[in-house]
Amino acid sequence: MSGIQEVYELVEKGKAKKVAAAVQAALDEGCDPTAILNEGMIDAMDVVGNKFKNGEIFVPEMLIAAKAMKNGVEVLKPHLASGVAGAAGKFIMGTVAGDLHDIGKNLVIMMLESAGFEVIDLGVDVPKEKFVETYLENPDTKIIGCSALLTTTMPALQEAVELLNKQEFRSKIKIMVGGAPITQEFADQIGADAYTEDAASCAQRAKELSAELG
Ligand code: B1M
Repeated sequence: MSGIQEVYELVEKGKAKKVAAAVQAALDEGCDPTAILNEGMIDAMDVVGNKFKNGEIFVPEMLIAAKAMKNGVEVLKPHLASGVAGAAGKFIMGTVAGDLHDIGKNLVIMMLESAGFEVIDLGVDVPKEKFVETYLENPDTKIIGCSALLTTTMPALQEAVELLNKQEFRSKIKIMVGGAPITQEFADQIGADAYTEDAASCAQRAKELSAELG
């Protein structure tokens, strides 16, 4: 079995204790870190999500798969991250109110940090006011990013962006949104500056937006 396949199976089965060693073994075999992430872990989480949707597994199984993926990402982190911390500017990031999913957000943060951003991580279930308060405490922030993973928390994302859009400091920042149910159309509709599909494209676009702000 290839190293990536091993990682995939361990994440899908939620074998949290074994994943770190399997990721290390895949790296030692010479597997590309991005392929380990995408094909080994994110694809496995998609299978887990589909099994949940079909009623084959339940929340506890999703939770242990998430734990397994987190353990794997820890090993992968130094191999994906490389930038000079803070050089690209400050980025405030959080998962919106009512939403507890943080794996995608954490990957986005990892890629942002590797692109040189200093990221303030507000965590999950972040009330919309917290994004504003954090900006006011950190007025040198360039970008605020919001993640939403549930169709039921898309309204919370909308409310957060709408609140940010009303602020006096609005012209000094860019707002980025993302998460599996989010689309470019939705991002346009709620008045965000950018939507990106995954962590790597978020970091890429953030650099462009940061450069636009000067
Ligand atoms: Co949840 N869950 N979950 N879950 N869960 C999903 C999202 C779901 C699609 C599963 C399914 O049914 N197929 C489904 C949502 C359906 C819908 O909205 N229509 C779902 C559900 C229903 C739920 C609960 C309601 C279940 C219940 O209790 N009945 C519940 C809600 C809890 C809550 O938030 N209030 C729930 C709970 C959980 C756990 C806590 C058990 C666990 C999360 C643990 C954790 O995050 N610490 C969990 C998990 C693990 C999942 C799945 C299986 C995996 C999520 C994940 O980490 N994916 C998920 C199915 C799936 O995604 N395939 C599912 C991997 C991650 C790398 O991808 O987060 O999409 P993702 O991030 C990507 C991009 O979206 C993007 O970049 C990332 C990396 O490339 N991105 C951005 C994310 N944020 C971005 C921001 C940006 C730009 C890009 O700019 C700022």
